[in-house]
Amino acid sequence: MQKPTPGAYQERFYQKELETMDREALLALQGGCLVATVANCYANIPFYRQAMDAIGVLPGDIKSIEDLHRLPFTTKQDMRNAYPFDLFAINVKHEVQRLHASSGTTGNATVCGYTQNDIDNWGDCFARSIAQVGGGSESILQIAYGYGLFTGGLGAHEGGIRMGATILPMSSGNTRRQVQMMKDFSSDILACTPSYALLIADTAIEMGFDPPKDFNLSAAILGAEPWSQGMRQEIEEKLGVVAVDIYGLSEVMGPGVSCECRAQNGLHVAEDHFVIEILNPETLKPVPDGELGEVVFTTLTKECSPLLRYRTRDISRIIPGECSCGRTLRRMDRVSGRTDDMLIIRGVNVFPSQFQQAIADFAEVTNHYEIILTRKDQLDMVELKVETVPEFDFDEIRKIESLQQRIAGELKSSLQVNVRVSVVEPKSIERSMGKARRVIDMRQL
Ligand code: DLL
Repeated sequence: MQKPTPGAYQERFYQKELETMDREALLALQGGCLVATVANCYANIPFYRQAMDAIGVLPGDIKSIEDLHRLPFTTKQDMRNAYPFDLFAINVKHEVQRLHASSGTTGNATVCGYTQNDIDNWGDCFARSIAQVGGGSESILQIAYGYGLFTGGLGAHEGGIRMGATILPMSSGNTRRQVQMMKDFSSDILACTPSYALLIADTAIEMGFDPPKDFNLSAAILGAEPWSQGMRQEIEEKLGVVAVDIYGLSEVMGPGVSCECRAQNGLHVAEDHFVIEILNPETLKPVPDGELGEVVFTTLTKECSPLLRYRTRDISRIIPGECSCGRTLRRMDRVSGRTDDMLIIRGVNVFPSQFQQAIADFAEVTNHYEIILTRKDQLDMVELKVETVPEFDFDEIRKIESLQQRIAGELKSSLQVNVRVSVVEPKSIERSMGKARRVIDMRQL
């Protein structure tokens, strides 16, 4: 499918004045909102009052965005300790419209509340993404993110409402029905995780469709998990769409904290709602634009669950320079890992996404893989299971062994880790309808 080149289509904006604001005006807007947020946190959330008192900073000390660095950090553990409502600035019984929570697999869940204004702002952030892929009130938005406490489904839903689009609230699952309705209802924008987009594409093909020809889809708004350029290309080709990345986290809001435009070169941060900092995770000092570090957000407009300097543990960087789309909101790079994702294998630090990068050039294998960690005689053992393309011939043992050796060789030279590689037949790795689970760590079992 031929991708539109910048300029070949009419760039659409949802809130053009805010999205193309000049930098000074934006910094002034951020400063005013920061002062109000800090006052709200200090007056209404004992955790922040204590944290600020402990470092001797009073709300009156925060006068502009320049003073941001004086504020205390918030961590995921702080949010867990505050379970369920201790970080709320307002009484849950009166003005809180909705609650969301992230999974609490390793401790208490983190819970966030939203007033009606919070929800409207969230919808506006997601609606920008719809406009960024060329959508508008005429769009039919098929939402295949899960609905529920997870913010994906309802976040996209609010975006559709604010845009005035037609919403098809499928949630995740029921994939064949999902495909059939996509065809029958002429959905033109799909919103789901990238892993689920691939499963939808493969299911459609299995059902005998040729999505680029048979479907009306033009774009996919995908996020909630890291995905490689190779995966993007596969989704774009199979579905015949422009696939853009959307980022967010439930603690900060949900999807729409930042999103890519069609230039597909970084995600514009909704800087009128959030201040982004990229810090060295060890020293907690800012790194220069262009350098990788931990992403830290301060919310500027949230009423119920404001956050000061929330350490996301996600790794990204600011992309310097201007974007061809005309937006002045700064761009963060795609998130390829988290500081707590890092695997330490026999003392070597590696991120799961590096495995994906290392196999990207092997035409015989696909983007479906799993990393399995075990421990034998006190030593870490790593296995990479990766599915081949359907044409790969499993009858020839020599071919299988040679492919496994070549991939293991590449992993050794690029990651300095010895990996046992097993190529497996198509569809032998479980598919995900939400966030894919790439790493199975059995070392502690
Ligand atoms: O995943 C919110 C979301 C829903 C974002 C739908 C985009 C689309 P949580 O479940 O709280 O919220 O998980 C947040 O997921 O800290 C990142 O590590 C990861 N993540 C989210 N979006 C992306 C992305 C939602 N586009 C955590 N690329 C975040 C890479 C992402 N990782």
